[in-house]
Amino acid sequence: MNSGMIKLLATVLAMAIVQQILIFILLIPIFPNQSSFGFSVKANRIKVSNEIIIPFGASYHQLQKDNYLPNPAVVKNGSIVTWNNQDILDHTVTADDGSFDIQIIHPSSSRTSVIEAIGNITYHCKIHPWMRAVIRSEITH
Ligand SMILES: [Cu+2]
Repeated sequence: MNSGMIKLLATVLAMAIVQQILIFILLIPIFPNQSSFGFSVKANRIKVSNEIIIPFGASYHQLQKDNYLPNPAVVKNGSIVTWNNQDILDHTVTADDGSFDIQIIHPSSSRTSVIEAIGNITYHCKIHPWMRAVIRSEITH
């Protein structure tokens, strides 16, 4: 095998690798939420949860929807729910119907509330009223 052939083989191999990388990059927008691609699955899918995260930057953008995660949060009626403020600002957790109201949760701290109401309870932050989410309080037997 002369050096010309080796160069040719190396070039073909390099092109094949580049092609694979390009195909992978092109597929990312098609499967952005697939964990098999190494991306985190979005946290706002419906699941049973008694901990709700206020993520970093939760109030930064008035159009953003990931203010409290998960959203909706499905909980057992009468259970204790913890809100964990991972942001750098104070936030409140205030039910629109007044059934619960955590006045202030400071950064890097948690507060809890017992969910007494049944069904979908919308809540918000009084400081940043565009921060909104839903708790689904279900009766389970
Ligand atoms: Cu807030």
